[in-house]
Amino acid sequence: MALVFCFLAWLWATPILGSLSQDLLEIASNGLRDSRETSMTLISQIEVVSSEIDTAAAYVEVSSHLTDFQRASAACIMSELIFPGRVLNLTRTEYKSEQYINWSATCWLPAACFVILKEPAEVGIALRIITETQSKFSVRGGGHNPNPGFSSIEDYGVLLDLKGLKMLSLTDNGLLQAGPGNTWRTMYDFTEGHGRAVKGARVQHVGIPGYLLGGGLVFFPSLHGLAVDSIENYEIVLANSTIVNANSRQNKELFIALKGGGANFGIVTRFDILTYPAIHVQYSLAIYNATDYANILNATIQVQEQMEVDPKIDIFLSVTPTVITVGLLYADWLAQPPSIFDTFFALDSLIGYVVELTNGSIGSFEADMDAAGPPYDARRLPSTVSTTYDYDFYIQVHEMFLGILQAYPHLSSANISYTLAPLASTAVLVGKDRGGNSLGLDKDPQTWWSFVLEWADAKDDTNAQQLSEELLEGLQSLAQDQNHLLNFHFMNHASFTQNVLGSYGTDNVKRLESVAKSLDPSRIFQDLQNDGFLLRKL
Ligand SMILES: Cc1cc2nc3c(=O)[nH]c(=O)nc-3n(C[C@H](O)[C@H](O)[C@H](O)COP(=O)(O)OP(=O)(O)OC[C@H]3O[C@@H](n4cnc5c(N)ncnc54)[C@H](O)[C@@H]3O)c2cc1C
Ligand SMILES: *[C@@H]1O[C@H](CO)[C@@H](O)[C@H](O)[C@H]1NC(C)=O
Ligand SMILES: *[C@@H]1O[C@H](CO)[C@@H](O)[C@H](O)[C@H]1NC(C)=O
Ligand SMILES: *[C@@H]1O[C@H](CO)[C@@H](O)[C@H](O)[C@H]1NC(C)=O
Ligand SMILES: *[C@@H]1O[C@H](CO)[C@@H](O)[C@H](O)[C@H]1NC(C)=O
Ligand SMILES: *[C@@H]1O[C@H](CO)[C@@H](O)[C@H](O)[C@H]1NC(C)=O
Ligand SMILES: *[C@@H]1O[C@H](CO)[C@@H](O)[C@H](O)[C@H]1NC(C)=O
Ligand SMILES: CC(=O)N[C@H]1CO[C@H](CO)[C@@H](O)[C@@H]1O
Repeated sequence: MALVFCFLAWLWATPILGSLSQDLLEIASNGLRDSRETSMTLISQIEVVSSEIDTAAAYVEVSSHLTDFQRASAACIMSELIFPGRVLNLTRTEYKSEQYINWSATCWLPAACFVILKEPAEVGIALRIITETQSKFSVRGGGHNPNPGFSSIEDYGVLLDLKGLKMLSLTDNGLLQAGPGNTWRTMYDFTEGHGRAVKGARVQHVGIPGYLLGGGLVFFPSLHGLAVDSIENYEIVLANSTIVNANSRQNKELFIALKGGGANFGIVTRFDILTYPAIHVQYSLAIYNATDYANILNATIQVQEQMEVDPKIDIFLSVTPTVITVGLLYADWLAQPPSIFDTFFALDSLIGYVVELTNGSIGSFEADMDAAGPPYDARRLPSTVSTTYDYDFYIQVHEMFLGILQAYPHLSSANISYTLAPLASTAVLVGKDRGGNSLGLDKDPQTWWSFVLEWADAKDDTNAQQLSEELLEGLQSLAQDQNHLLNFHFMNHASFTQNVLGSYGTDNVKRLESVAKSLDPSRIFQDLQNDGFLLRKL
């Protein structure tokens, strides 16, 4: 009798959990490590709403023929129950500013809702809701990828916004642990504030997760490789909401796959990155008249040659039909800049300095550049090619660029430019020495080109797209004809039309596919994720 009574009392006291709320509770208890207080709040919140969650789940389960809109809406409703106040739909005043975060206005898409996440366990919970509802979704870090639908989504899906995962700390042995909600500005401030250097983006507003998942082009790649070559560990939420670490000892295949493999394997909730003793950087940023392109490109080639022997040199060019902006950098505070830069300082076509010769750091250079030209709103489209370097080839690329632009007078209000970023062979070798990555880079000294189109009006989208493709094809066929073309397409500069993963080579592609297959057998990141440089597009 007493036993039966006890059993009834227990039944009475315990909410009857269906499988979804039970799963969510488990994810919350397994995944919370940051703060006891947050974990208790999350767990008790799930307990409070468990019957509503399970009712919603049962509804989704019996209604097998829901539309994408209905599935997204169910995911938003469930998310709002668990993250009250952090699910922004059209009824909320904050909705518009969430929508307009991305760098390119082509990505200002009206998601069914934006879910603001703050903890790894919350990412696990959000993903479990996605799998339960089979809702389409996108993941947004810094929102700087300009391809529409990658870190943005239309109203048929949910946007998981990671900007609240801002953890940032430096361990005693110099490992920087950073959540995906950080931008490179906060990374430089924090790290340099501790007298250390971190290798990251060349523009401070860029988010860390998308940048790092794409490989990460840094200043001075010859010193420590690309940004991914400094990553020691990834904390990642897999498709089944399990949180794992991937490093050279645990989940090693996943570790290598994440070094350039993009958004195919899970949602990264923390990057552990090596830092270095402070890097003294001497830099300048100058503007030249583009009519002098022959001399400017000649001087560039000479600096590139010197980069093969001096890993402390770096240079980049940003080229428009009217002006060429040249960044010259040296990883030391010299009394005089290296003599190989003299040609640039002496060119008659020098119009003036955006940033005068300065002794500083990577962080101060980016702040100085930003002060000269803060970001503005535009519709944007990038594309990229990598080649070996050669003076005649450079000249022909520039002339091809001018020629094609002349054929598009109606896009005259657009800003059309290309950047030229050299990578010495040392940069690739350093990456290999550090355990390798998934990018499949050639060992040749090389140049990473990227075209960027900026325009204002959506009615020019088709023309801009066409122009972009013509420039890309123009450069590729010139490079092909003259034997300068390399296979690699850099994800961070690529257009959605480009086969980025395919450019890594068949062995790398096979490895990426096998990791994705074993960690995401139900293909959540391939089939429910809206878009991206995904294996499904190979
Ligand atoms: C002004 C500017 C300067 C740039 N400079 C550089 C540069 O110097 N070097 C360079 O390499 N690149 C550079 N880039 C390119 C940049 O690295 C990419 O646009 C990158 O995607 C931006 O990262 P993000 O987090 O802001 O991107 P987002 O747009 O938020 O995300 C990009 C992709 O990654 C996915 N993603 C985001 N977070 C996660 C996560 N935590 N887990 C799994 N998937 C995730 C998204 O779904 C999306 O597919 C620059 C871009 C801009 C606009
Ligand atoms: C929007 O979210 C609010 C909660 O913030 C909710 O009450 C409302 O039903 C949602 N509206 C739609 C259309 O989903
Ligand atoms: C560049 O030089 C040409 C003459 O060679 C001149 O017409 C033009 O105005 C100059 N452009 C700039 C931006 O100074
Ligand atoms: C490039 O510049 C060097 C001197 O700086 C000069 O000797 C050489 O002739 C130039 N090459 C071309 C093709 O203009
Ligand atoms: C940079 O530092 C070096 C070494 O202290 C010094 O000789 C040089 O004048 C400095 N250059 C500038 C531009 O401040
Ligand atoms: C072109 O660039 C300038 C800044 O250099 C900017 O003010 C303008 O808005 C840009 N135009 C477009 C269409 O993006
Ligand atoms: C989640 O997926 C990983 C990778 O496939 C697997 O190792 C793990 O056992 C799964 N966890 C659960 C709880 O199913
Ligand atoms: C809300 C928000 O951050 N919007 C930004 C979108 O991007 C443009 C251009 O970089 C910024 O000016 C906006 O502030």
